[in-house]
Amino acid sequence: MSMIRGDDESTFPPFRLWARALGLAAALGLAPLALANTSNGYNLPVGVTSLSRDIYALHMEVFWICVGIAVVVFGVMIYALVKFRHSRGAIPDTTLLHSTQVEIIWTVIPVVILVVMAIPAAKVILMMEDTRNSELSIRVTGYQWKWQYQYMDAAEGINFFSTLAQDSNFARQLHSGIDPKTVPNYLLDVDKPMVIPSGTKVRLLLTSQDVIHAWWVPDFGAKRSAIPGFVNELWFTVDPGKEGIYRGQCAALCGRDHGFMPIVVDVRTPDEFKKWVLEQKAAVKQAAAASDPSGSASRSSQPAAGLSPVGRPPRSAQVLSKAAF
Ligand SMILES: [Cu+2]
Repeated sequence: MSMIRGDDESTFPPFRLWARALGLAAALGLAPLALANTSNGYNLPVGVTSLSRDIYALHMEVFWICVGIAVVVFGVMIYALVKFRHSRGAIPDTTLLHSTQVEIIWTVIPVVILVVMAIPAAKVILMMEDTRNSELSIRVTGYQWKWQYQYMDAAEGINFFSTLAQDSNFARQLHSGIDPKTVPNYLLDVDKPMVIPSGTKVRLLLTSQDVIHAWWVPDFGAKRSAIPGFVNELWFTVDPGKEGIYRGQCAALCGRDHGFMPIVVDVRTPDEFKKWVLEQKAAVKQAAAASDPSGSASRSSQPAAGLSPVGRPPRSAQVLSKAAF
């Protein structure tokens, strides 16, 4: 035999196939364990909220219906192509032309399939819109190119901007000389993440101060536009036990630095969240006292130390953003 097999076994096709299969299995099975993000890279993330699970279930239901349709349609087509091919002397059957019976069948069957898909889809959409009985509301305002989080309810008074983390910001500058691969969570990290409690129905009130942005965290099954002059609502409840860091991005092309306004949500247990709220409120109080020793300033209208006034992006962030070009 003249066939030469290389010394390296990885060049042997079956081995390569096995290696690929194992790689795929590892990606499907182990990736969700290694990352807070529950996406395996091949499908939607199942997510960590009841809503994200329902969206995933709906997605899979529709997917398998599509697979079934594809198998039946392509199966019949391939069977017909092979069985009734011209070379075997097949003669076209013209009796089905303008057959009312066939036209009714090919209209009714797709309508039934659409209704079967529409019922669960409508249920999930109605649930997504149901923001009643929320326990914590946060006003989210999009800016070119950062997010502002203003807490309400029990966390009233907490108000801060969330901007791209400094190491990512430095690395992204033209001729920075920094290899982005060396920056952890490059372009997916912020200076101050949104902090929320697990097991709590959180409602976001989304708006924008300039152009249309979109707040999107895949693991929450949450994505909605932030539009100037409108307030959109969004809700999610992160499952207890799923505390951790979850990342997202602005999902509406909002201008030059659209790719540089990530979203990070730090999910904590209700007790840890309460502790965080007390800390933040103490910082707000301290900042108010420092800026107005007479004590006449309104406590809730003052942002925490180091934060910018409500409604105005921090000047330093504007300068930094311009410096990129
Ligand atoms: Cu944006």
